[in-house]
Amino acid sequence: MDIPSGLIKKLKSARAIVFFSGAGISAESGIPIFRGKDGIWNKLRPEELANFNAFMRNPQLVWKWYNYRKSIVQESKPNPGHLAIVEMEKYFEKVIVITQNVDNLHRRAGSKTIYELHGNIERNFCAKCKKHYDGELDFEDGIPKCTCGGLIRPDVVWFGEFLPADQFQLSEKAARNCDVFFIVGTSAVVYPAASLVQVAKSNGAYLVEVNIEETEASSIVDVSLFGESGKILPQIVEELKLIRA
Ligand code: BV8
Ligand code: ZN
Repeated sequence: MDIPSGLIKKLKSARAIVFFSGAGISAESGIPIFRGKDGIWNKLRPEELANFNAFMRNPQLVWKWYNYRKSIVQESKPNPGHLAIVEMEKYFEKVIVITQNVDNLHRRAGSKTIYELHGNIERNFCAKCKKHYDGELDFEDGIPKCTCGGLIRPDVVWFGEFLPADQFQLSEKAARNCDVFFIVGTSAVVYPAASLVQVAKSNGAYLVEVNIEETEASSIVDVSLFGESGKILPQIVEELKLIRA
């Protein structure tokens, strides 16, 4: 696909760029997305799994789901889309990643500034005393227990739960102060994360969507690049190399 000249022009003079990413950027790493035709939530409903009441009602089921997802994450590795974002750090004063993903792939790819809005599947904490348990957990009857007797849960943000305040505030600040705001691989339906698109728009940033199909954000972006992020983002890096050469 050709990268539109308007985008190249914007990138030429850009100082700070933000990548707002969702599950789609990790699809080419073999991690299933949530919604859409092959979304994992078509079969399993999020309300039954990604919320605190579901966890307290049936912790074994929720842990089964997260252990399944953790095994996929552990098998996966960053793809050319994640790596292209890292490479862009060479061409701009500031490159910030704001991710809704919990798969840790941006960090494993080497991105320096990452704000995790929905937590991280590789971290856990006790639902009762909040003690952190990262790394391997001991499961007894399908659930890990804290020394205080409380249930250990994944350190991810469930529906109805607040996002980590520091991560969200830093993300809002980044969206307010960037020249180009990329929206990569997200259906942009989950709030308050998706509200960052509007924050970037009102700051006057140039909005670029990278997705295989139209989304809720498509109507307000400046340009939509339709295709796989693992192909499109490296292409943008190639264009940058030509400009900077
Ligand atoms: C909150 C957990 C304040 C971690 C997730 C009505 C009823 C009930 C609630 C609400 C409501 N309206 C708004 C809400 C609030 C709710 C919400 O937004 N619901 C939506 C769904 C309507 N939000 C919340 O509850 C948030 N908290 O509001 O707190 C509060 C507090 C107390 C009381 C009230 C309110 C918490 C939101 C976080 C929920 N946790 N996951 C986990 O297990 O992962 S959400 C889940 O969706 C993931 O975190 C994921 O990151 C997120 C967003 O999904 P996407 O990343 O966009 O993925 P998706 O599959 O949707 O799309 C993938 C895209 O990629 C597609 O567009 C596809 O085309 C594209 N793609 C595919 N392949 C490629 C590609 N693109 C490029 N290249 C490819 N190769
Ligand atoms: Zn505890």
